[in-house]
Amino acid sequence: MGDHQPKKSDHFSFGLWTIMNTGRDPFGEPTREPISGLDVITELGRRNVYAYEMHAEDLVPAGSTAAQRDRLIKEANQRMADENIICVNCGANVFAHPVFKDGGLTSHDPKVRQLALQRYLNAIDIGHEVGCNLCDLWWGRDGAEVDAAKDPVEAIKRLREGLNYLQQYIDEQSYAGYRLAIEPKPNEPRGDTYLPTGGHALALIATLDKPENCGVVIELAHARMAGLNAYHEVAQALECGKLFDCHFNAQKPLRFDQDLRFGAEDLKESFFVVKLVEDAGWDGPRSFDAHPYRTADREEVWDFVEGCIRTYLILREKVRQFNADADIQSLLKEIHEGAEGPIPPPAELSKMSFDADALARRKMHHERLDQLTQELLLGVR
Ligand code: GLO
Ligand code: MG
Repeated sequence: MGDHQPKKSDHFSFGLWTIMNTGRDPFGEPTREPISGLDVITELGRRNVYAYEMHAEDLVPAGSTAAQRDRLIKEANQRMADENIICVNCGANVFAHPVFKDGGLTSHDPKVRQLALQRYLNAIDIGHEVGCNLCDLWWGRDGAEVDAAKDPVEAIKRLREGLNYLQQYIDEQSYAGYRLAIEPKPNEPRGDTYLPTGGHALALIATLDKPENCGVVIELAHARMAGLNAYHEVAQALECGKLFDCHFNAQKPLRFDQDLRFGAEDLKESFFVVKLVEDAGWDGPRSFDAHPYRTADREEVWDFVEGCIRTYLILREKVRQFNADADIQSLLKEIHEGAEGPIPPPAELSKMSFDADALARRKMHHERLDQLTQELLLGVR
């Protein structure tokens, strides 16, 4: 068994907002002291975390003067160099201020849409200045409760317009390698959010002016909130080269956004997501986007950080064990036997005769395979 300590080469990352979270929820006041974005960068770097993500406002609060902005960015760059930590995503906070109460890019008010775009432009600039090359758009409030008030067809058009506008800016600025991503979520804080799942986001991306430059960030909890299999969500994005980042956390299905520590629920699904990205050699950041429990004090937040990382590393070890397990691999070999067979042309295929009853008798071994997987995860293999 390994020591389950992170290395920079593991590509772990945390959102600044996850550590800055003070335990506040819709029903209660904060339960722990605030911490600055700068201090989070330092603390994560010291713990061998490879990268961080942020909303530009986590580092540079909205309304900062140009001098304050420049000082904070300079200080962030200094701390990043000191602790050998990089920034892998800089999005924008287009959800906290009341001006965005009915969304940003999909607001009916052109001034609010412009303000939202300004926030995203600012995030792209700040991201560029800290050496990051991804702007993950989680719009938060671009959704609705009152369908009579907002036309979803119009909303989708506005989201497309917004993404095209930001892409044009990236091109004009010659921010080489800078990319955009959509982070879908089905609901919360809105009753319904536009583009609720990875599939919806991928469909919109295909209609952009420069679809090749926009991908998705799949968050496991968001897929589970929609009652989906998070493993399948991540797999589809990965298969089409659109998984630009992945947010690892945990969630009981069909509930409010619980943002639990990675692995705290849905262990088997978490295992298969780790297996997916590891087996594929995916080189994106393993980003944790979760919240410490409201019951955690400032110090225990670091237990949360360590917990996310340890669970990932333990699951990665289980993946290796799964791939090396003789019984599991021989079952898999039998299950996949002949799977790559060619499909004859339609003229030939339509005349072929099949013994469907014989085909139906093929053994699947699912009971045994699943039990072996279970036992491996439970630590008795
Ligand atoms: C909220 C989202 C949010 C995004 C972040 C990305 O549910 O997960 O935390 O990940 O805004 O920039
Ligand atoms: Mg997220």
